[in-house]
Amino acid sequence: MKKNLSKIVLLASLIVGLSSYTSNAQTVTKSEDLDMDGKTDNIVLTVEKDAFFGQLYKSISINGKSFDLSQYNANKFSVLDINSKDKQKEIVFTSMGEDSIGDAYIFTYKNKNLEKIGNLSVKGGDLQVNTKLNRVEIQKYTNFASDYVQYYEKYTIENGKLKNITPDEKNLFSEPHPKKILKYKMSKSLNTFSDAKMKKAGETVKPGEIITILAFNTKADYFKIKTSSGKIGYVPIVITDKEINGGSIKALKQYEKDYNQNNPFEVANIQFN
Ligand SMILES: [Ca+2]
Repeated sequence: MKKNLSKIVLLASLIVGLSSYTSNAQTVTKSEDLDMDGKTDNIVLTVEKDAFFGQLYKSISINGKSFDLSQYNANKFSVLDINSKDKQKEIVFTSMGEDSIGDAYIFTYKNKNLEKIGNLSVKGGDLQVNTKLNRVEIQKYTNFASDYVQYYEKYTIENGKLKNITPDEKNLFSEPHPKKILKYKMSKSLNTFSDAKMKKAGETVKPGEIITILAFNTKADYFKIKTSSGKIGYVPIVITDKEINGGSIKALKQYEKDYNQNNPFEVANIQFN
């Protein structure tokens, strides 16, 4: 009995010694069939702090083969399947902030190698897989007038690489759950164009009329709106030097000069979609 007890004490001291020796290294383990060959792959992420230089060493080991990831500003990983039709899964390597993730580095495991297929800037947004459309969607924020609104950036996988398929014209909505449409009452008249190239004049919105903002295009600088009579109109915008939460406010070009004194939008109401 006494002999057994001393064995246990010895074993316990060994475990303590071992854990204090490796306390600088943190590991996360996951089992997934990454290359879809029917066999589970063993993934271990190791983040190790160099006690002398304070640098972080990061590596991912898959089935015992190690890949150095020290160059990436990231410390967490997850496994996604962006396209369920291709024979690859994706490893998303990210840094975790207070309430959101920062940059994301996307890898895939092919022919026993870790291959980078793209980078994503997720800062302040939310990364999710749209399993119906086989793509990654990142919720992003932008500003106009005095509002903070959202749109999606979209990525698919093409020839094994991540491809940005976000159109220049992006649909806008307000707070995400549930999606809300953006309705505004004009305090001044608004000239619209009936085409996105701003060649043909469209309806003129009267003061007091309610419009819906459907989309924005920062490449061609316009808002796409719907008038109260249901007509689609295009309205040129400018990027102002005013900012909200680090993003430049977009204003109507027609009222560019008096934007600071006189905001032609008045929030009428924001209705559920
Ligand atoms: Ca496998």
